Amino acid sequence: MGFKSGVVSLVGKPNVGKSTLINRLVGEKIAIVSDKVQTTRNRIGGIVTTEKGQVIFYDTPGIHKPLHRLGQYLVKIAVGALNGSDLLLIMVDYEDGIKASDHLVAKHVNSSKIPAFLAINKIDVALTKASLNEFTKKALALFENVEKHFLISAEKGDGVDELLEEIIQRLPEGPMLYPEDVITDRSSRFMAAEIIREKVLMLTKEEIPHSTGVYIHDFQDKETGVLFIRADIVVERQSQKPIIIGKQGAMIKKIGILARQDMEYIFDSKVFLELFVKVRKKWREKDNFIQDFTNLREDLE
Ligand SMILES: Nc1nc2c(ncn2[C@@H]2O[C@H](COP(=O)(O)OP(=O)(O)OP(=O)(O)O)[C@@H](O)[C@H]2O)c(=O)[nH]1
Ligand SMILES: [Mg+2]
Repeated sequence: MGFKSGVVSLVGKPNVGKSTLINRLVGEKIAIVSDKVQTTRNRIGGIVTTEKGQVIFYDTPGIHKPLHRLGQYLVKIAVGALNGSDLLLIMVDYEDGIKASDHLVAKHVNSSKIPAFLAINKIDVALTKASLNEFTKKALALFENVEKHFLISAEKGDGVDELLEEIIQRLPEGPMLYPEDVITDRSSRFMAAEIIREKVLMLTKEEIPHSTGVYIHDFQDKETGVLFIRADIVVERQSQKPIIIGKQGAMIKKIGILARQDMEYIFDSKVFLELFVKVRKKWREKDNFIQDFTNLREDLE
């Protein structure tokens, strides 16, 4: 057998664990994860290279019924990623059960006619084997093009090696498309914005996480060996600004410290991070703002 290569898009409703799985497959954190829905806003390539093959996995935003313009973009990106995939990896969430948005996912993947594998995630919370079997049956009934299904825990790693092995086997023979040390197709600038957003997602609640965008103004390697990053955290309403800033600046300071720590690890460099908070009314409804504050331009090209 020759070397295999191809594109595998990972699709599912929000919060099922798609980004968690991408990170585990790649072996490094390339996509941010949170316990809030609609964490991922872009198509993020994670590249896995083994002796047998190379897989370009695309993490995608969770497919859902959009409530605003940003939501429409997210679904468009996720559905758009289906085209051009050699294989789809559909993910469902055992813990959450089958919901209306899983039916929406099924509608899109069924009409794509692209062969698919199904990953049943979060089996670490399985109560009994019987309930897992019942869930598996229910999930399989939704999707028409599933060739194989896998019971996994993206978080704990159960079943993930086997899943990768089977995916590589299923891909066509082909050349290596990226050098073997490349693990993502996204820029460092993009990663920096995502890391900042992840800290906001982690430290805030209710509507704040969803109303936040990040815009990177400066991303420069100063000759001193320090990476200088200046970014805006953008919120939708004046009343949200003091929440991001916190009492005497405590919240923004915390976001900054945590983000800088992650950046120094990922970029392997000392980082100087400067954060500002801006208000852009209803930015999630406005095309230009959406593209700037979610780095969408690359996704829509
Ligand atoms: N118990 C358990 N939790 C998991 C597992 N995988 C992911 N999670 C949790 O599920 C939540 C959502 O994970 P994400 O990876 O951000 O989910 P996603 O599908 O990328 O979500 P969106 O980007 O919003 O579409 C996080 O709190 C994860 O820690 C798993 O195998 N078991
Ligand atoms: Mg995600």
